[in-house]
Parts: sequence; structure tokens; C-alpha cells
Amino acid sequence: MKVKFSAPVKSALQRGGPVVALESTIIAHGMPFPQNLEMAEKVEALIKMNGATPATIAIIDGELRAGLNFEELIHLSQHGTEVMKVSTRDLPFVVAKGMSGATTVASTMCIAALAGIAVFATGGIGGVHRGAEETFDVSADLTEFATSNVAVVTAGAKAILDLGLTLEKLETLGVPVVGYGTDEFPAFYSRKSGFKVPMRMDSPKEVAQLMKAKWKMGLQGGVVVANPIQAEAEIPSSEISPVIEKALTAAKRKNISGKETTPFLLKHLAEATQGRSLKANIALVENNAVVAARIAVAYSQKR
Ligand code: PSU
Ligand code: MN
Repeated sequence: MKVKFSAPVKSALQRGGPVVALESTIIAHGMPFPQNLEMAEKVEALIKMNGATPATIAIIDGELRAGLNFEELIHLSQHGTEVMKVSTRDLPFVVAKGMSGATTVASTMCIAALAGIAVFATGGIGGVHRGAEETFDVSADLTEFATSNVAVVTAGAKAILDLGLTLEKLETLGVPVVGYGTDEFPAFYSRKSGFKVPMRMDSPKEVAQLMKAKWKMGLQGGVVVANPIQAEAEIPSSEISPVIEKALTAAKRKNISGKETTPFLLKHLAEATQGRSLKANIALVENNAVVAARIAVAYSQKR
């Protein structure tokens, strides 16, 4: 199956230039309108300012797409509930039916790998949900890291998850988790989680070298680049933790499960914090976009 490119993405890939993939679930299901649209545009602008070409990924009328125009971004941002949240398992269904959908980290990695895009910026990857020993709710984002050769810049994993179990699972899958300028795995809204990262790097060039080393030796799969939220934008875990507890209780009471869980929790947190968690979420995505662009530039250089 071929990926359909926008003109700028196609020309960047043809000349071996730096490209950064972006997901679309964060637009359609992760944030409300109009903040989601503003975020999507700002992130693309930041990637360009840092020397790379942005490639927002989605499925439009059954086609795998990399690089969207403004009308397509508007459609995704305004029709959240009509646009399907598409994980890797949903890809064949949506394509076979000729439908449109917003891609998660997992399906974006899958399409980025097909398209030959090696770097991807998101907010926070999915992971092992709290209580997974009963629900078995482990994001398909983790399994995708075992197969798709893409480096994903993320503010750790979402704090609504069990971060310890998420790190264990990534180790089992053979996925390098690089602390970018940090020794600690970041917790999305907060810079610290109490969990150490297995390795640390401090420059785009080092990360690019790790990517090349991994794939040159034939090791399949992705790389987690864990980039903490900026200090001025963070919500310390002492403040956000009790709010997360309440959100989890509300999800349980309302019998929220499966793919609804993450969007429900993010929305609940944004309302409970009067938009503060949304502001932090936007700041950390922008921060990840800048780092991803710099890594893509370093990766596109010969040595
Ligand atoms: N990062 C954000 N907001 C989001 C997501 C990531 O800042 O909404 C999305 C990504 O698309 C990720 C998904 O893949 O949440 C995880 O969903 P689940 O837990 O259902 O796999
Ligand atoms: Mn899940």
C-alpha cells in the first residue's frame, strides 16, 4: 500500500531532507476545538522554523496520507466524534471501507515507517494503564515500537498511566528509552516521575547516531526520545496527581473502557484544571516538535 504525500513532503523525502511525522488523534480526540487547530498549525510552523518538513498523518477517504492541507486540518479538528480514532488494528478496516480517520501514535508510526519517515513528534505515548493486571489495557503504541523503525519524541508517557509498568514493557520489547537532557523518565505534565531512564543523551546528533546504529545492525523497531515539558509550563505531580485520581474514578464509574479511556481522561483533566492541563499539553507538544525537527536534521546529515 502506497502513502500519498503532499507536495512539500514528497520533495523533502526525494532529496533525503529532514521530515517530521505528526499524529492526528491528538487533533481529533486529544484536544478541544479551536485549541487543537491552533496547536496543529503552530507545531507545523515550529518544525519548519527548525529546518524540517512537517508531515501530519491521517487516513482520508481510505488513503494513507502524509502531509495535510489546511482544509483537512480543519476537518479533523472540528469533527472529532465523526472522525474515527484509528489504531494499527483499525487501519485495514478504514482503508477497505474508504473511510477517514485520525491516527494514534501506533498507526502513525506504522504509516511513517511505510513512508520512510524516521522521526515523529507527539505529546505523550500510550502505555500500560493503571489496573492493567485486570483490564489488560496496554496501548498498541507499545507493541508498535517493537516493529516500526521510527524515533518518537514524547514527554515521557501520559501521567494517567502506570509509568513503571510502561518502562518494563518497553524493555521487554527491546525499545531504547532515551532521556533527552534528563536522567528521569518525564511524566507528561510533570518533568519528574520518580523513574530513571535507562540511558541519557543531550544532543540531536547523539540521538541520530543511536538511530543509525540500531537500524544498521538490523534491530527492528522504534526509539523513545523522552523529552521533559519546559519547567515554566509543567504542573508538578503533587498538584496533578489528585486530579488524575479523580478522573480515573470518574472513568470507572461511567464504565469507560478501550479506546475511549485516553480521550475521556484528558478531557476530564482539562475541565477539572480549568484548562491548565490543556495548556501544559500544548506546550509539551510544541517542545517535542522542536526537538524532533532538530533530530530529523541531524539524522539527514551523512555523518
Ligand atoms: N498525546 C497527547 N494527546 C493524545 C495522544 C497522545 O498529548 O491524545 C493520543 C495518541 O494518539 C496516543 C493515544 O497514541 O493518545 C493513546 O491512546 P490509547 O491509550 O487508547 O492507545
Ligand atoms: Mn487502550
